[in-house]
Amino acid sequence: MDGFVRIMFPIVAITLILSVYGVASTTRNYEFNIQLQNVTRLCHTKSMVTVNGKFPGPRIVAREGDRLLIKVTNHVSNNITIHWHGIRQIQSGWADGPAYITQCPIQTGQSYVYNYTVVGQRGTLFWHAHISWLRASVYGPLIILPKLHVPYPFTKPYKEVPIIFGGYGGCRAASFAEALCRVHCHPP
Ligand SMILES: *[C@@H]1O[C@H](CO)[C@@H](O)[C@H](O)[C@H]1NC(C)=O
Ligand SMILES: *[C@@H]1O[C@H](CO)[C@@H](O)[C@H](O)[C@H]1NC(C)=O
Ligand SMILES: *[C@@H]1O[C@H](CO)[C@@H](O)[C@H](O)[C@H]1NC(C)=O
Ligand SMILES: [Cu+2]
Repeated sequence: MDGFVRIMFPIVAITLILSVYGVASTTRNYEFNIQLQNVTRLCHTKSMVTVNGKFPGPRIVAREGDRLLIKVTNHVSNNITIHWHGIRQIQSGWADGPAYITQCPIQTGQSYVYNYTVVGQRGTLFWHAHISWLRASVYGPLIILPKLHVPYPFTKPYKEVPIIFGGYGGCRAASFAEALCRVHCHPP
């Protein structure tokens, strides 16, 4: 009995510490429906390819160590892929997103599950379409918080507001895409 207690106590204690401090990571599921949406900005309304009808697209929030499962379903006539800009894909290269580099594009009526774990990084990144000119208008924030009860490496801010810069350019979209490409130098 004494031996049992000696073995069990540390195990129970470690389990308690793990659950209280939330070290155990979780899986977060998102659904991205690629669909057309009439969007009005700057007094102009136009039909745009969006994620879930939102422009900019929905935000993804995860904690370091979490697994993300993002199911992307394509309801438009364009081919599409989504790239998670700045995420280090460790043994999950198939989730990186560049069309014709790590995957064939998701065709009309098809879906693809991006499946990856956020390892060793935190901060605010963004995701964007990674095919042709769609990258110019299909994008949104990707926020990675520290693990639960792990503080920020700076004073906790009073409030956090993601700000994302993007184009709403119509015929300028292609040149915007080229400019974006120059900034982060991905293959097409
Ligand atoms: C966008 O507006 C046009 C013209 O009013 C309409 O025909 C179309 O159905 C609308 N599209 C969506 C996705 O609401
Ligand atoms: C969409 O992707 C498929 C498979 O790669 C390809 O055969 C087709 O030409 C693409 N369509 C367009 C419009 O690029
Ligand atoms: C996600 O990837 C992990 C690791 O490869 C695998 O075990 C898991 O089954 C995958 N989940 C889905 C829903 O594809
Ligand atoms: Cu990028």
